[in-house]
Amino acid sequence: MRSLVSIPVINLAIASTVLVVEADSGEVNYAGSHAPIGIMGDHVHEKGEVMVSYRYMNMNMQGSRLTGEAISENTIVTTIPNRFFGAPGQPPTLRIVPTEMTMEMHMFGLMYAPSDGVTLMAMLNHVEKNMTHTTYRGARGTSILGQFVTKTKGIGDTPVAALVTLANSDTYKLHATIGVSLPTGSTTEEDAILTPMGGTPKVRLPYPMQLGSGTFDPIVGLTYAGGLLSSDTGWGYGAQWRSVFRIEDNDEDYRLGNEHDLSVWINYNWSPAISTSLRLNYMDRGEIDGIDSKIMGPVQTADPNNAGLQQLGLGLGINFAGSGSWNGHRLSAEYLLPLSRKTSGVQLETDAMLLFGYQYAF
Ligand SMILES: [Cu+2]
Repeated sequence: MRSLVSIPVINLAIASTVLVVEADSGEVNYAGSHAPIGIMGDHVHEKGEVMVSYRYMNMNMQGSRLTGEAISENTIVTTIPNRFFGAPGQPPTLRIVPTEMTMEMHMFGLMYAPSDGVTLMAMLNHVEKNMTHTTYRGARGTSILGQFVTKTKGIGDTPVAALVTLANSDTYKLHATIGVSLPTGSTTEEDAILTPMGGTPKVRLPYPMQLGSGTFDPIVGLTYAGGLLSSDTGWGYGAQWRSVFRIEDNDEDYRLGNEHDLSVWINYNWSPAISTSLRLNYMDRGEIDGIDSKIMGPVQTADPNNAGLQQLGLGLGINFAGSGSWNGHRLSAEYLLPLSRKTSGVQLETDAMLLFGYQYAF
């Protein structure tokens, strides 16, 4: 059941950043001509142009949240019911608490425009996840047995899309995104855990530690950009909506929730070479539908009802555009921090995201 309680939180200790370098030769190259680097598929290319890009993303999560409020580890292990209670060896409440998670992603992008009206793009992702846990001793009480870390890494899902120009005037640009996320990421990752009874079995890891959705997921979106279209200094602005739909169950008998993402941004070009940006992002991630029978345990991440999230975030970005022999190269960064969020059930909370990127077009 989804809670309607929400408490806005400003956590200055957390941060998120995105840095990207990008190059677009053959056209005017100035820093503010693109959206903040955390936005994917924000621009189209002219016929025959190719662009390669690399992005690095680092995300940190720490501490847990029940719907809108922070919840302590001791409260989790003494009051939150274990949905698997009744199965052999399963205690009545949760007994393992994730305390911290880091996710790193290396994203290699390719764009190619077969015509002025259509730009094709694909992104290959390498994902690495680490989750630290505290295990409490036995079936009840607040005595700590120990800590353990689970790790997964590998190729994530691969989005491929067509960006179709709908309008390209002197004052604004608009394009649609139509694509699909290919299920190249694993949904069967395993690692050793520490159980409340002291065992260290290797088990299938809970949903947030898996690398992909396991399904072909349609992607649709719209991107609007205005201002900065005919000058290289001053203000620009834009907006993007992007949704990923989960329309089938994967081989493990579940589907991840649909994701809807809306960003609005403004940027200011201090010179043709440097721009800064401010972005507001709203993200809605739905519940997991179904359950993987191999994922079971007295831990919040093993319950598919603890996956929904609505989050409002603020992004601070900076972009550099090369000139002369560096024309066409861009370097950007963005730091994203949550302003408010609402989780379904108990989940780790996002502290910050940092993104770096390099792009080169020819
Ligand atoms: Cu591009």
